Parts: sequence; C-alpha cells; structure tokens
Amino acid sequence: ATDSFSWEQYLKETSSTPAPPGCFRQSRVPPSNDFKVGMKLEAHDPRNSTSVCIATVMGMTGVRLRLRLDGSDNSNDFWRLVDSSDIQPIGTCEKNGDMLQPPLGFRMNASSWPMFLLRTLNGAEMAPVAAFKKEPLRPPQNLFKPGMKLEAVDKKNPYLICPATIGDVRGDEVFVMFDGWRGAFDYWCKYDSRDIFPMGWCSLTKHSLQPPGNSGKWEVLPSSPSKPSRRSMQSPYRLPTPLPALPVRKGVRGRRPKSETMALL
Ligand code: MLY
Repeated sequence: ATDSFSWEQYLKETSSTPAPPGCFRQSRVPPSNDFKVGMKLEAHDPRNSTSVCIATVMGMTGVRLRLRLDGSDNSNDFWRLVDSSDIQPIGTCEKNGDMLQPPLGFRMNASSWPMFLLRTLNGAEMAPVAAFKKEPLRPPQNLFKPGMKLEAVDKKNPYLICPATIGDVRGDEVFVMFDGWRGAFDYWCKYDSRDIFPMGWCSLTKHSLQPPGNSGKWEVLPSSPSKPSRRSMQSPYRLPTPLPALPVRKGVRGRRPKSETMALL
C-alpha cells in the first residue's frame, strides 16, 4: 500500500512545491547499485569516524546499503549510499598507509583483533572497485527555503524514507519536518546531508517511500456531516496495511521482531 502515495496528488492537496534537485548533494542521475548482500568493504566507523573498519553488506534497498562492522554486534547497523565517501574498496586503507581498526564495541578481546581481521578477510567476497561510485559535489550554498517538500531518511528508523518539508533554514542547516508525525521525527541537518533527497528519488532508485503520517496538520478531514471519532479518521495517504497472521511459536504468540513491528506502526 505504501507505493500508492502520489507526490503529484499530494503537492496539489497541500498546495506546496518540491525543493529543486539543485538544492541536494545527490546526483541528478542516481547511481546504479552493483553491490550484493554478503560483500565486504571498508567503512568509516559511524561511532568513531576516524577509524576505518571492515563492513559487510547485510541488506540493501534502492541505492542504500545496510552495513554491519565485522566484529560488532547486530544492533549497530547503519545505512550508506553506494556513492558515499564513507565507504571504499578493501585495500584502500592499507594503500594509504593506514591500519584497519576494530569497531567501537569490538565483541572480543582487543588482542585478538589481528587474528580476527585475518579470518574475516580470508575467502571473503570483496565488493568490486566499480561498485563504489564517486560522491557528488555539494551545492555551493544552502538553497533550501522553508515550505519546500523533499524525501528524507527517518533517522530513528533509518531504513525508512518519507515525505518531508523544510521547516526552517539557518546558515548551513535545514530543519527537516516529517509530514503527519507531529514533530516526533524532525531533525536539523546540514544542507548537503546525504540523508535528504529530491522528490521522486525513491521512485527512481526503487526505494520504498513511506506515506505521510496520519496525525497533525497533513490529515485530511472527511467531508461527511457526521464527525467520526479520532481513532477512525483515515488519511488518504495512510492506507490500512493489515498484519498477516504469524505462526504461533513456543508460546510467543505472534510476536514480531522489533524492527519489523516498528516499521508497520
Ligand atoms: N511506527 C513507528 C515508526 C514511525 C515512522 C515515522 N517516520 C515515517 C517518520 C513509530 O511510531 O515509532
């Protein structure tokens, strides 16, 4: 149901305009995704950006990769675009005379790092050099204006991209407001953030786009004379997605993994 959202219709409904593509640090023609799940690469540790670590592609959507640092736990996965300067082919670090570092929170004793590194790289499928695309240049200045519409990563649920509005502009920063979510997911970021995209990006790169939330000012009130209760109010942009029944296992009745549940709520 999420792909039934139409920007064209939504812009009309909200009488708003999209931020021009030239505002964004994204390529005009999106890159191709030539990575495969399981491939290894080098990535800057998001929690310790001066260190370069080995990462594995755990999943992908559109031209975004879900990465996990080797030797780290499964609760710190992060997302990068295929044309992010935070990722590079294996061997880049050594070529630059640097050393690969264990991730922050390395799950073993620090002394076992050299052996862990050898083992993790032995027989690994390395992402080919051609899969890494050049990061686009940043626009020379912050061209965003309040009210402009865009597609933005929900930083609290970074696998989601949602329709958003520029709420404010201050120097090099913009305030990203998620339509229909009453401010709960809004954030400030630099105008050249890689987490914000021009309208149509998701569709072009085959990434799903969440419909706007059904609370707050984007809610379209039904025109029927009898006023329905708050609970039953439905936005045309949030179609009901019934949860399929789950098999009952070991007394855990239909419990879903947390991330999946969160995405559906
Ligand atoms: N249901 C979850 C996730 C909401 C996602 C909001 N994004 C799309 C702005 C929650 O309410 O936390």
